[in-house]
Amino acid sequence: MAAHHEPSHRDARTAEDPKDEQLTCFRAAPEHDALTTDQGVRVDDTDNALRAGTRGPTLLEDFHNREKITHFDHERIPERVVHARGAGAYGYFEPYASLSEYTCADFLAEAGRRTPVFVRFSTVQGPRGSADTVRDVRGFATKFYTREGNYDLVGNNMPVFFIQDAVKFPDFVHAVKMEPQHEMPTGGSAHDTFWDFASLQPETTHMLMWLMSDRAIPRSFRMMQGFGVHTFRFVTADGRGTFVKFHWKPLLGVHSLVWDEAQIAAGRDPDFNRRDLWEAIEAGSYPEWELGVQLVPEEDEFSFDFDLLDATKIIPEEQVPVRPVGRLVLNRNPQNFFAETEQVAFHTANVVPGIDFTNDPLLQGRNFSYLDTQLIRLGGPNFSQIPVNRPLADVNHNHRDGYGQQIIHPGTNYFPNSLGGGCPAHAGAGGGPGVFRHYAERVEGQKIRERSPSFQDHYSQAALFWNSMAEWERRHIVEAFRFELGKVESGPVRERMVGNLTHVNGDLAAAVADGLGLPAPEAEAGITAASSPALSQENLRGENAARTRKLAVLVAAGTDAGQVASVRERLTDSGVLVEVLAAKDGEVPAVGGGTVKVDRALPTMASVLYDAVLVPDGAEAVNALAAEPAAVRFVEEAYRHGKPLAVLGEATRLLTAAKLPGDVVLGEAAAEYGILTANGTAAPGELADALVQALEQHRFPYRPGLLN
Ligand code: HDE
Repeated sequence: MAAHHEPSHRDARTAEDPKDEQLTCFRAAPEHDALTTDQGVRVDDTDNALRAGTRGPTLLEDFHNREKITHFDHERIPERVVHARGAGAYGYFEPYASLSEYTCADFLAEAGRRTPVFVRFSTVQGPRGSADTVRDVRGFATKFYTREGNYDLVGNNMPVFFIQDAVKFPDFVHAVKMEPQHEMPTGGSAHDTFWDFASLQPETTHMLMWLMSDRAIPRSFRMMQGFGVHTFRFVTADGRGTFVKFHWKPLLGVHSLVWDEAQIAAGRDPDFNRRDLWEAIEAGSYPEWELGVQLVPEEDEFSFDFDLLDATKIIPEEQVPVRPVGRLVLNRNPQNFFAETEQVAFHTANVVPGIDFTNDPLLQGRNFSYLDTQLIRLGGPNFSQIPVNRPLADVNHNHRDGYGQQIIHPGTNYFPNSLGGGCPAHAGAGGGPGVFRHYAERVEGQKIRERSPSFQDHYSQAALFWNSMAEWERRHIVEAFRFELGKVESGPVRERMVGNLTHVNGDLAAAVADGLGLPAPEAEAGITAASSPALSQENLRGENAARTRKLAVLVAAGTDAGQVASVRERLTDSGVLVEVLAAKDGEVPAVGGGTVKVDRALPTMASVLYDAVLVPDGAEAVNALAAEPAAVRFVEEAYRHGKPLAVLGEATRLLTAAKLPGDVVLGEAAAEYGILTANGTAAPGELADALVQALEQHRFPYRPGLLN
């Protein structure tokens, strides 16, 4: 049991991490193990309420019973109105070099200066208990506990958003969330109200392309990009501004599930992404991202064919390169989900000197919303005193009282004062290092409810995205549109949406229409042919991307133990996680003596929980597996989801038992499709290397007979 409470990687829990040290003061570590009441009074029995006679009524004077039940009755708080389901972890950020040429932000001022962070990943639509692998945007929110106060970069795994103005957010969220009459669907956007809204709101089109792409079903939080989305502003000590867009790039590359797999995983393991993050950190495989910035000098503000203030647009990387500035490492799991991951409160307006806003109307609205939402969610204005939210910087102000006040403030509570020695004192007009001063942007204009004409092109970048996709990525987008719109009951909504797609790409619109049984629409003329290779996952594979991937080895009595051992050793060296699966837990006897230890029983797992499958040689074992429906299905599913399959010697018979196309799996070109069929004489080393390479490729999207 102890292992559950004591994370195995205590090395990260050291005094070198000042946030961790701060949290230590809040961790409950009672001196004794005796049960007490809230008041510290020891309790004699917590299994039997106090009653009048063994068969009599329960007594009101049982204060322990009442306190226990009452506390339990109040355990829940409102879930986040969006991004309710999430998972978080602590870690650190460190810059590669000083960025002081562009910003006076202290945490970016020196190479290697470590700033503790807490990151929370999330889905948007579903409630707290929804499945991880739904088609949805993922949140990627980072709280930097800098020496000059907390900075929150509250981003997503997609670089644009559905709407341009925050005033539309309640409409958008009402439309995408479960429908009010029956609270369906749980997780995901495949329903009428979402597509009704989207089809009437052309500014959603670019984001819809991302949402229908594989980005919406990440293989792992560790394998997705993050984006600040808005254009922010860096500001130097002398008040010079530079526009900046933030990018997180995962070292393991950007990889996704396929839709059929995501749907199965939602049942087989609804905690798929959450578990993956937790286990990687527990195993010491700390996930890592590189922070990059796109910098645009103020004088270039109007040199783009879109508006920098429009959050439905990217700055193509080919136009403004992403400059790597530092790295983020997550190395510590929380100890209590509620206390830390549920109570963490992000806010776009938590900025530090050197980072400021722009007039992006979406950002401006967020700056209002996040503080407001915490007040209801966390029950009052003192949520920044909750341990996970506490800054490391000193806090000193005249804010007082309110629900849950934890601090005893002696002395005066107003400014100016003389009785308290004038404290706390503000920095005054001159500012100074470490003092936040708003960027002195010049503004003037009429009060007007109107958007700039520069916000009006809703299709060019949607087309840019489509043009940038590989053939298989386009196929997935078409299939996603067909699936989602296929779930829409309203004919006019379907038709209107297909109509919108004609402004993006004629082939796309025609293919979606075809899937819905609608006539092919007229394609719009003059759509851009521009593309941005940086947008395709084909170009975002990462380095050594086989690390932490999971390989299932299917065995039965009579398996080749030598093969299992040697492949396991080679793959483990490459960072692959190898698990041996058999019909039952325990051990299986190997051919020629000895045994192979089983890590998992087949009925508890599924191929969707692995990245690749290996079946070792051994006639008797292969016969047993071929007669085991769970094993046959395992191999078939892995094939249909495009995953690497290594079938050694006699094990090819399992492919036949799974009725896979023989000309593909046993043909000359099998290896090109990610099917490795080395016979017993091939060196296990070569096979292991080939498997690592196949894992690095992630999927074989041109394999015949895929379930996408
Ligand atoms: Fe959020 N968003 N959002 N959002 N958002 C919230 O704040 C909001 C937007 C994002 O792990 C809420 O604490 C408005 C864009 C993340 O705790 C709420 C608008 C982006 C998270 C809120 C947006 C995001 C939230 C709900 C339109 C990417 C989860 C609970 C202008 C750049 C943070 C909460 C976590 C959460 C408002 C749009 C990212 C209601 C009004 C664009 C990652 O305040």
